[in-house]
Amino acid sequence: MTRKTERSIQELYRDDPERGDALAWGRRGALKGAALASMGGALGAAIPFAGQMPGGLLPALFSRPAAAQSTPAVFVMDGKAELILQGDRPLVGETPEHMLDEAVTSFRYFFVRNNGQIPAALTTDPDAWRLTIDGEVNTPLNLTLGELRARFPQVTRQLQMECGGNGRAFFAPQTRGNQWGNGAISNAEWTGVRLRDVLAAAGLKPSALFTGHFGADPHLSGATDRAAISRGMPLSKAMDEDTLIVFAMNGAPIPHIHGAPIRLLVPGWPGSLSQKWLTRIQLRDKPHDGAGMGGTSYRVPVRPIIPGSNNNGADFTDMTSMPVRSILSSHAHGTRLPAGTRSLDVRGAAWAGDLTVRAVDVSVDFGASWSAMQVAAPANRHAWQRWQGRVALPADGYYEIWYRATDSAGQMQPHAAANWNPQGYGANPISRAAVLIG
Ligand SMILES: Nc1nc2c(c(=O)[nH]1)N[C@H]1C(S)=C(S)[C@@H](COP(=O)(O)O)O[C@H]1N2
Ligand SMILES: [Mo]
Repeated sequence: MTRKTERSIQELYRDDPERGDALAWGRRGALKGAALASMGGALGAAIPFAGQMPGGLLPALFSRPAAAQSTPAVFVMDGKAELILQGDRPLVGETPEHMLDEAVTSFRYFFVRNNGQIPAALTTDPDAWRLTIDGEVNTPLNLTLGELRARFPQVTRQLQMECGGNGRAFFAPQTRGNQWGNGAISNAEWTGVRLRDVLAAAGLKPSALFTGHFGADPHLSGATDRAAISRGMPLSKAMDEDTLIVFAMNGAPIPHIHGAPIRLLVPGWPGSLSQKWLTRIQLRDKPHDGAGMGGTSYRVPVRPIIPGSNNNGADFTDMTSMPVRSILSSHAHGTRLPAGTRSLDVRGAAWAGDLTVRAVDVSVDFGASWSAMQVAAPANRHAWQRWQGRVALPADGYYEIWYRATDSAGQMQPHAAANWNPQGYGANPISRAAVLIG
């Protein structure tokens, strides 16, 4: 090979942040003089708070997840905005954070995550669809959709549904799987029946301690003896009043891509539990062993492991409640605003699995000072919370909006993605969005 491979600025920083600084900008010691000028040149603006900029920190404009940079592939589907195409086999689309600006997520901005093929849509009589409840129950059920609607009280709730791998792109070293930024989150209004009411009708045996979920989507390979995904949860979560079998989203039948005619909605826990195209729930005396259970799937280390190391997941535990996270929806990452702009009205959403969010703070000076935002109460338990506030900008130039939430137990988003694991779950570091004034 004669041609020297050019390393990207991201790679430089990944290997050795301090050296990345020096190589990229000629920085020696504090960022000043020529190094500061060259960084400003690359960013296209001076950096008013350069004095607070931590050494070895790649500017957010260059460091956000690959999907959010340059010209990502576009996810195209009738009725959906141009989402970020994370993959087309299986079909996966992420919603850019700034498109999550509605209190209730509409179909247009609802992310898509499939593990297998998309099943054919039901065209015949809706009552041809059956839901089976079996296993450790006294009376196995085989319900039509009509029976499901008629036999149990209906509830309507705003519920957050977040992929277990949301934030995966923030892990270093990179892990396998969709390189989600913060956009694998939704907060739609769902209508359905409580799973616990259906389980009560089946009559739980004392041995019913776990669920196993089954859907109609074929395995990616087309193999008929394999499930695309089939996860399960402990009975306590199945009995939560917000764990629903839903048949309507935002007041209309569930769109096919989101699991029509019925799906599970298990808010606050990994989205993979919210089985789409739901056909069967099995009650079990031991944890489910379906596709996506065990090993390192939806599991995180009990004690931290060496980032990048191999692990069979023996000392891992199943992910349960998702960690606290916030998004900024008022300004797209990389937004340019007119010269002279001296304040920003910022807003977004925050959520924390089964908990609530106590505070959202924003910094525009690289974390040297933080301003508390107003955080609204959730519409109901397990709904996300909207936040808003105003930040002042002293001069034109390059800014990073840093935003972080703190949950009701006092846990704050960490400064860097923690508890690295091979499949990249639970990364919820403080986020940074670049904004250029002038
Ligand atoms: N049947 C079925 N259900 C499924 C999946 C799937 O591939 N098949 N993916 C799961 C995962 S990993 C997530 S994050 C959510 C995504 O739901 P959405 O596509 O409606 O956004 O569905 C879950 N339910
Ligand atoms: Mo997921």
